[in-house]
Amino acid sequence: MKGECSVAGIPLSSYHSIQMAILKVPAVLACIASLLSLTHGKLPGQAVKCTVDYLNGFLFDGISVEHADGVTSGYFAESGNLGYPSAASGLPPLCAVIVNNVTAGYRFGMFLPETWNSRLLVVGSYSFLGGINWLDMGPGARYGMASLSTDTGHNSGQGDLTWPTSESVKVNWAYQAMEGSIHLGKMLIEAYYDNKPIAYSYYSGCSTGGRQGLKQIQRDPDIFDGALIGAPAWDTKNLMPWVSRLATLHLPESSPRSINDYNLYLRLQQEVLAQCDSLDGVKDNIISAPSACRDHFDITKIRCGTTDQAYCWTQAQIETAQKMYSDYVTDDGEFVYKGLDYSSEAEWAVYLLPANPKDANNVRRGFDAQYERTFMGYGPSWQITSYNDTVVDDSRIRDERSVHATADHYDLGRFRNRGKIIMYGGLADGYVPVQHTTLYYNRTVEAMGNVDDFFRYFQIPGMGHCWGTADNVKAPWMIGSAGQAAQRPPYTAGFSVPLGYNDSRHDALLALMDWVENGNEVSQIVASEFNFTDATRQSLVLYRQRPICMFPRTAEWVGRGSQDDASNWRCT
Ligand SMILES: *[C@@H]1O[C@H](CO)[C@@H](O)[C@H](O)[C@H]1NC(C)=O
Ligand SMILES: *[C@@H]1O[C@H](CO)[C@@H](O)[C@H](O)[C@H]1NC(C)=O
Ligand SMILES: *[C@@H]1O[C@H](CO)[C@@H](O)[C@H](O)[C@H]1NC(C)=O
Ligand SMILES: *[C@@H]1O[C@H](CO)[C@@H](O)[C@H](O)[C@H]1NC(C)=O
Ligand SMILES: *[C@@H]1O[C@H](CO)[C@@H](O)[C@H](O)[C@H]1NC(C)=O
Ligand SMILES: [Ca+2]
Repeated sequence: MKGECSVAGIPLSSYHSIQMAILKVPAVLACIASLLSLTHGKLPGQAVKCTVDYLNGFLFDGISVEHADGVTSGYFAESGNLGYPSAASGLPPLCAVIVNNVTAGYRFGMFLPETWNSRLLVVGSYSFLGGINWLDMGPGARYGMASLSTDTGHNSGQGDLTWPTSESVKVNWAYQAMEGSIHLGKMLIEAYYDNKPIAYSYYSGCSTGGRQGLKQIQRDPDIFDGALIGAPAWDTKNLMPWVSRLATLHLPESSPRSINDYNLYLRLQQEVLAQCDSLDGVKDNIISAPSACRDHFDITKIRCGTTDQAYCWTQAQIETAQKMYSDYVTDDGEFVYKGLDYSSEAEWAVYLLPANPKDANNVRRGFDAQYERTFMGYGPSWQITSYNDTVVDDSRIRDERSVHATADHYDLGRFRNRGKIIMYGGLADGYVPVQHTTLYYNRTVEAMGNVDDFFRYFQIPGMGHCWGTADNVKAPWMIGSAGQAAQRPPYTAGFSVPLGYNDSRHDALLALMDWVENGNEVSQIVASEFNFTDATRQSLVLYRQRPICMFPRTAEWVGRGSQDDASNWRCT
């Protein structure tokens, strides 16, 4: 039947959304393509295809292509993007596209490189930020992949949690925008590249991005062939009350138990380093065994009166810190969330100090009163001082009933036979306690038995949340995972691991691809740390490298040779 494509004998024009039919029946795609080639006479070239009109030709009810532009300058930025204002640069020639699912209220961006290697990289978001994450999509295009990111259905900047004003906007952030963007994006990508199928689909995300990746695999085990999951904020319904409860430990502001000076965190971090560095067998400014530190550390050594007075800790502050290191268990004995780990102290400011004292959306310790106010619907007058354990029950009920942001399915089902996961976490993470990442891994093992065949977990000693390391630690941390390339020069043009370490030994995404596509199992990834060679932090030299080992193995120095050289370490 010329001019009409059908599914199971029903013409597409009678489906409400033909996208659903297309996704289910590949033959329909071929049929539509043949109609298009009839329309156009021949398949058009890149310059013709990278236009709003051409791409709109593939689309359906409630969808509009907002932007399609050939990028040859290597540079792309989207004005008005509050969550991810940074440009991506160093890009190969590509088509930058923005698609809007107007009906559902979310948008997504794609980089479609001129020279495409038939792979897709979906990148995740951070925190509650709204916007298309162009910066993290940039490296994807450098790898030769089509890359995609969703704005999660809203536009918002750091610390802003005022946007969850309706159920649908919450569900978009929880999973719907990501899921819908991937399904539609996959279809558009194949259409754009003349129906060449996507050979492999990958995911890379950290923090909220880690949660999004796990959530998507749990909802749809066929969606990715490989996922690189960093420090996942997977347990939303328990994580957010944990953050609020953390704030309450420091209230009222004037109380002697309040720890409100960055120098106090640094003093504690230095003391932890002094007492615990050697417990892992090597004195290298890196705490590789925080669990040994937990058993050994004596915090009273920095108590005022027993030590020099600069940034000494009062007994009341010491008790606050001890609660922060401990698991959050309610008064009724209900486990809520793992505690912060020893060596995470340099990042404690994130929940305890305002990022910007003048920012009304980032009130000191108010970050998560906003979660209760908006996400949980307690309303604008709810105050953090009203926090009690019942918020936990409530948070669980509301998430399970409607929003479903939490990614807490531990049986990953069919994904085991299809895809691979590399998950990682920094042992010095002060945002999402690394033990809670370990907990996800452990529960998966409990649910599925040994998962080494498809799911491997790597702990990175000395790394904070997703990237970075304290100046007095300088642990090897770069593994080419989400957001990392942008932390070191050339910043917005960052890609993989600098100085030529863009190979599957040093880059976790390339390692994952090698595992998925060639069956080369990933047992270790060599992490790198660099020194800046100039005051403006534009140039690098390699400082040290070390293998990061598949959990529960750890790296052990062989006892000779430079400790800065990865070849003198092995995983045991
Ligand atoms: C728009 O988004 C909604 C929710 O994700 C989805 O059901 C619908 O299929 C999307 N439309 C298209 C054409 O992708
Ligand atoms: C605990 O907090 C909830 C929500 O703010 C409030 O409704 C309840 O009265 C509080 N319970 C106690 C015992 O303070
Ligand atoms: C995870 O399992 C390991 C090995 O069984 C155990 O040592 C560790 O304490 C567990 N951690 C958590 C957070 O469950
Ligand atoms: C690594 O980077 C070099 C230089 O940019 C490039 O030629 C090479 O193809 C890259 N390798 C991979 C695996 O991306
Ligand atoms: C890098 O910095 C560390 C200390 O921060 C220093 O010990 C090391 O020698 C430096 N290495 C290079 C190659 O500059
Ligand atoms: Ca050490």
